[in-house]
Amino acid sequence: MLSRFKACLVGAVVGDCIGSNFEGLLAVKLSDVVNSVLKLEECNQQAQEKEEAGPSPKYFYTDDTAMARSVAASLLDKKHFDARDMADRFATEYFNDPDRGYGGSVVTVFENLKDPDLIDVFRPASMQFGGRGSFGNGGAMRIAPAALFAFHDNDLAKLKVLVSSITRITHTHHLAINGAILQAFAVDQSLRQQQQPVDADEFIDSLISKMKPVEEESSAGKTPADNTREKKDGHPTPYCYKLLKIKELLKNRDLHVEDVVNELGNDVSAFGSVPAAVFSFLKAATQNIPELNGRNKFEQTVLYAIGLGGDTDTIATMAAAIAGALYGMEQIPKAWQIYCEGVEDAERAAEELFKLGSL
Ligand code: R7I
Ligand code: MG
Ligand code: MG
Ligand code: MG
Repeated sequence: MLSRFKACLVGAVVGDCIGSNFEGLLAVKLSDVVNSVLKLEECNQQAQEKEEAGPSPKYFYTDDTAMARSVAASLLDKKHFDARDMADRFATEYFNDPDRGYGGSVVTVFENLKDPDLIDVFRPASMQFGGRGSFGNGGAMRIAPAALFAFHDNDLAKLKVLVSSITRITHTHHLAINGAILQAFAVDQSLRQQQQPVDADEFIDSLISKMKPVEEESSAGKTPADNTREKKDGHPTPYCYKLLKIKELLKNRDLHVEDVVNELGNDVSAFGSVPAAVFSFLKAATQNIPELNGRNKFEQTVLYAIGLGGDTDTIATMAAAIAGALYGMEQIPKAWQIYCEGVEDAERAAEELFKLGSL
């Protein structure tokens, strides 16, 4: 289990670092993604032949990892959720190192969090987008450490409250919160997965049974406009609807990337990216991807997720966290670990989170 904890956070880091090379591209060729990691692997090969010490990282992490590090650090330091401490860490991290590719609107939240007279740390986020809150994927992208922190409690209601609280510091839209909850539930479920290969239908059915009450409950907090729009679209439980879509897509033997993007999305919204991450995990877990022959399941997850294009760093970081939680460190190539920034810190944080649970 320690190896699975580590691979969850290390996986998230390498997914972000490798994925960030393709962020925002509408169409990504899988062969280009493979070439980007071949570069790292060849570099490592050469370094070994010359018996040189590992050089400095080549691929750098973005806001996804920067914020996940703050989530882990705050939980480890306080040993419970402390809203003020976590908000301070998010804002301080941003102002120390602002060029990590943060979302366009979330920086306003950081600016408002710096106000020394601020009483309610959740208020700046709640004022975003005319009071509806951001539906970006910034909550989901950073949530993996929360799933590890709560793992030993084995209490989904507790995990849900923790994830919702962490997300609401920057994102208060119900789709952002529920997207983060889905991502955390997927990581949790993957950590608890006993047998391989994964049964995709079972994995999805289990997620639906957990998400349905969450989505039904949150509809009580929606504005009338939200309710009208969602009723019109016919999705009162939108994430459950997309989870069902994932099942269908996995049964299509002639599936193209465009079909996946059309049905699930690949953008910076939580609703347009968390389902794509879950899909990428299950696609690699249950099927042979011919273009990725010779690659293990973890590698296939990351490379396939990036191949979806769009918000590649974030979809890859989320897919990789789920995959790492199942496969463990054995499946994360050494070259990826050496040449992606932040791997050692992630490994250390995962180990500390693991130890917290055995106290
Ligand atoms: O969600 P957030 O932290 O951004 C995360 C993304 C990831 O891909 C990172 O890798 C990084 O690149 O950014 O930041 P936000 O600024 O809250 O949301 C991201 C974007 O989603 C916003 O800049 C908007 O373009 C869009 N967005 C919305 N647009 C219209 N109406 C989010 N909420 C809304 C909305 O309510
Ligand atoms: Mg990013
Ligand atoms: Mg970005
Ligand atoms: Mg991104």
